[in-house]
Amino acid sequence: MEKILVTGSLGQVGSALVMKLRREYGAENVIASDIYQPGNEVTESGPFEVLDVTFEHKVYETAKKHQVDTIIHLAGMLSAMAEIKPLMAWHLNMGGLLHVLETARELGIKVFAPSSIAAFGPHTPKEKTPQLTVQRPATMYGINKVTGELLCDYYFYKYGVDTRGLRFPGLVSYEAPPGGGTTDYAVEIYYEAIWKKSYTCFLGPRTRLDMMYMPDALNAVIQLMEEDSEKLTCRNAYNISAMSVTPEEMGQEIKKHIPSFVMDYKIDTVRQSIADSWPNSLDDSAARMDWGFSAEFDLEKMTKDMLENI
Ligand code: AKB
Repeated sequence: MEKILVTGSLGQVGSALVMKLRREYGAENVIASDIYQPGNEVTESGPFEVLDVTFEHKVYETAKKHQVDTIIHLAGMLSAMAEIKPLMAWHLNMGGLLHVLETARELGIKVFAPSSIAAFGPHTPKEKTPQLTVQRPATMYGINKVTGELLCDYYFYKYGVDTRGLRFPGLVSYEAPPGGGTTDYAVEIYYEAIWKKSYTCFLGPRTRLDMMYMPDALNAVIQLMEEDSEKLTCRNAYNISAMSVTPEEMGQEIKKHIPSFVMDYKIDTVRQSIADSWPNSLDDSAARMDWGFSAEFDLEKMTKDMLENI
């Protein structure tokens, strides 16, 4: 990667990734973009473009103007919000991706498109979910993710566009909050533990899901994008995982640092049913084998780091 356009730069992944890319590739070589422009470190520390990915010509013009060789496409709507606004989710998630892929085809650009544990569904094997298995998700977001994976494969095989992707677990970070996701509890819990010494969780205590700390997710994106194309046997998209945890286990880990921390539960039935349709843990052996993926943070290490940095 030499010149990179990041869409959705102000989101949870985008804001952390843009800053890391600017440190590693040079600020002027990382063009951040999003649908609005507040004044913050992402908009101030390097080039920034206001970009609504639902307009194809805007994606094309921005990529051409900056002569980028890579688009990291993070703009999109997450699972819980997509259940509230399914048509808008389709429009943004599928329209945005298609515009990025068409731009990439025309200008010879490499693409990163994130998938998710949401690409799996109730008929998927729940434990150590294989790389290649039944998907059939039950949510609009999941349907968008599976369709996106297939579309990226299609552009690779039909047009030779160098598409790559990861199936992200729930991501935990302290830089920017997530919004509209089912795994958002795993970020909220740390903030409320510090601010209020208590947290009311919207998922049940034993809801087991894969999670990952942001530094591991960012390293995975860069490692995958820098790997030789011939080594990638899966492309869209690789399972990756760092830990498989429940809200109860996360709460117990926080309690080791904040003994007065208490937790209770008020289940949100929409988000609970989304979480129940997702795997408990993913098998990430293909990512380990093909490009050496390995996560550094487990629950213990992540909790310590989150509590120190918030
Ligand atoms: C969400 O909860 O929607 C996301 C995801 C797992 O893709 N964090």
